[in-house]
Amino acid sequence: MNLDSLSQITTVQQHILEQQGTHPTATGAFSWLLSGMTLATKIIESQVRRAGVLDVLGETGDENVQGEQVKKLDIIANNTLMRCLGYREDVGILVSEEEEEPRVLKAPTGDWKYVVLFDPLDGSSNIDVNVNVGTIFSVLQRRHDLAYDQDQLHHALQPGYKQLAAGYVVYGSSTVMAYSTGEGVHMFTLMPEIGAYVLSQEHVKVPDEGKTYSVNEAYVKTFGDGYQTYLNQAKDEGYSQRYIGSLVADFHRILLRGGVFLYPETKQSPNGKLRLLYEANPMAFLIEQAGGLATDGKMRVMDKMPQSLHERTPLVLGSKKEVEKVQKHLVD
Ligand code: FDP
Repeated sequence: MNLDSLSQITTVQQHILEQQGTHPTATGAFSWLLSGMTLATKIIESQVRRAGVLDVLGETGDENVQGEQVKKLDIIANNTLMRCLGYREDVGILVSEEEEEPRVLKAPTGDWKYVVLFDPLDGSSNIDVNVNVGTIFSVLQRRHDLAYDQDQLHHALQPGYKQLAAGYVVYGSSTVMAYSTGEGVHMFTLMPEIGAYVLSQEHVKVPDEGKTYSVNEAYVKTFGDGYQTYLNQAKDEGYSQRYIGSLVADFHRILLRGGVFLYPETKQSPNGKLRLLYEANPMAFLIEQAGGLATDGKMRVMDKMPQSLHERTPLVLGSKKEVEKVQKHLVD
């Protein structure tokens, strides 16, 4: 990119403001919220990039609410998001993978609007070996039918189809943000020299089919019969397998190249491993916005009514035709 083309760029901030202009009811509060997200992820990316030289690698010695080992970078990412979003006046509740309870920032009677849910550093078991990790987020509107004296947790327990926005940042060979406010999926690349996310692709569409499946095949013997039949057939048909083990990175590749991502019920994770509210729902929102599908094997992910904050779900998502193929085997 030369100097002249630099003056033609669209930053994520400009893009959000332009999108906002197409929604007569939207206010600056929403773009202010998303700017908290872009700021936080730039700070996180600077830590991830220097992970080998800063003292941020390794584990803290604690376990999180999921019983998983907490990495130092998990905590740094969580604190960064809490700080950058916590001061946005319209954000009332923050829900993080790293925290058992939601952080209720504003009084129930207050004039706040949004609940933000996030996985601060997804795929964190890959951090120490320099493999892609990411941040995932989902934005919900507060529930107006919830009485002030009811548990505020219920503001967060809404089905995925109610999301106002969702997105992720993948800290890969470059840092890329993808987001949607329900008007398609848009992608931005962080240009470190100017410190801004710059528009790289608007209205991203996932290919309708793609002969790649992404699954941890080590667990295949514990998958249901339908999944096993599908995977055997995929092999017979000459599919490739690609599995990074970071949802964000696996999702990013499928979004751009097509194919299907599967994390079914397994012996070790009988309800699936991925978390509904801050992993499956935002990814389902994005893939549907890109023309693909997301199911838990029985129903559309975004129609699931969550019962608890850290609930898990099986997840199958990707190209429309590939997800339909998997589904066919699951009902047969
Ligand atoms: P991680 O445990 O490293 O944080 O949700 C967590 C997640 O990674 C996803 O990013 C990834 O898709 C999945 O778990 C990998 O799980 P397996 O190691 O069981 O394949």
